[in-house]
Amino acid sequence: MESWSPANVPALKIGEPVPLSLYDASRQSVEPTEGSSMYVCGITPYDATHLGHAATMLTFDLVNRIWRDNGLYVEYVQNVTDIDDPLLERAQRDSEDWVVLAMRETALFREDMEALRIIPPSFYVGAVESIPTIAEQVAGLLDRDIAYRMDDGTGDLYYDLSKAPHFGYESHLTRLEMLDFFAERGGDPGRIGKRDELDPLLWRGAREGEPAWPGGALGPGRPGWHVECAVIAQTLLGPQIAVQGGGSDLLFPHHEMSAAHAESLSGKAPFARHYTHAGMIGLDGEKMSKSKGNLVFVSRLRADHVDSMAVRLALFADHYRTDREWTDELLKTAEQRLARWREAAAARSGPDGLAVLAAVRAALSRDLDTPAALAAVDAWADAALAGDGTDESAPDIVKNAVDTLLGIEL
Ligand code: 5CA
Ligand code: ZN
Repeated sequence: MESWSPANVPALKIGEPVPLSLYDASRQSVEPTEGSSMYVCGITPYDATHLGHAATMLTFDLVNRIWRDNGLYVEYVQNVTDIDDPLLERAQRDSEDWVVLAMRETALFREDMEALRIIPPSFYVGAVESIPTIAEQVAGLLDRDIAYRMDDGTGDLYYDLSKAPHFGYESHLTRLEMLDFFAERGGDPGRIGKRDELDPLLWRGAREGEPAWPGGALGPGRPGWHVECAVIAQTLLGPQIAVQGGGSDLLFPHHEMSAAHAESLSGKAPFARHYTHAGMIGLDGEKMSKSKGNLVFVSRLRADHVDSMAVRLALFADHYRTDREWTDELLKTAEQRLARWREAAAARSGPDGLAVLAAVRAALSRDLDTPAALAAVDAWADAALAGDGTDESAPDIVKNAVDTLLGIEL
């Protein structure tokens, strides 16, 4: 499906880029990234983009920017879960055509991404357009008895987790924790007839009143959620990728199951070298989520003429892995910081610009330490505005560094 318009990311061409290290959930440590292919789990388009989605997309936008700064060719794929239960439920609730709902919210997401200056993925892929490939891949698992069909006439197919030798390596959860998250996040541990309570759905047989597609050997139906991401990622990026990204709500079951599916399909492990998760953005003490309805939309802020660059700065004020709250105060502080940076970037001179560039690169390459990167620019801006420093090239260097590395246009 169509992606969004590219952001302008000028190459810096000065100083030394720093290779990126990132936290990997599977090794539970910060490790250097290997390669530059990335799959990020995108939206289920049944409501508008909120600041939680934006924070996750911004996190991986930084990964993209640092890799590019290092001269790497980035292959980036993001999906749209444009068919799944939550979408159908919302459409039904609002008496709307689910296709129209998905198209409208996806279009709004693209606009929001552009406004936030997020570099578009090389491939932006819908679940629906991927159904033939997914069905073919699931049929392969069925042939190998890694998938099995329920014998209750539904045509539903499940994945046999006992055939996944590395299962559990990504999330490191106990079975009890897995069962809790599985029930909470779209799984069906209580379904009678499964070989294991945790076995995830690969293919849902056609039901009266639900959309269905031809599945060849599988029969008509629609794909399960985890296999959607495994197949889209592998089709476009190959059997093994550098980074699998998303919010921390996807640590389990989504990324664990996707990894298991991908590894069964390709015979190669690990599926991703890094499993990296952005913390949850909350509002009023709870995770911002469509199902809870406690949302601040990016489009609402745009309509209120909030500068998107201040939204970026607000979400970068704390480290990406910390769960954090969106508050008016956070936005106000970011607006003040943005104004101060703009004023300093317009000054005639300031302290050493190359030192700021080096500090920002060093901070971001250390597991995206945005607070340290922001602090380095703050210190420079304070000094420049106090009239310290005689480096006349500094304002431009800092302006370009902030633009290219943090995506913030001053
Ligand atoms: N379509 C699936 C992924 S395949 C999905 O989780 N969709 S979503 O619309 O619920 O979320 C889109 C992306 O935003 C995911 O990476 C998710 O982990 C992330 N996300 C959702 N809510 C939040 C939040 N409150 N804070 C941070 N990230 C979030
Ligand atoms: Zn996904």
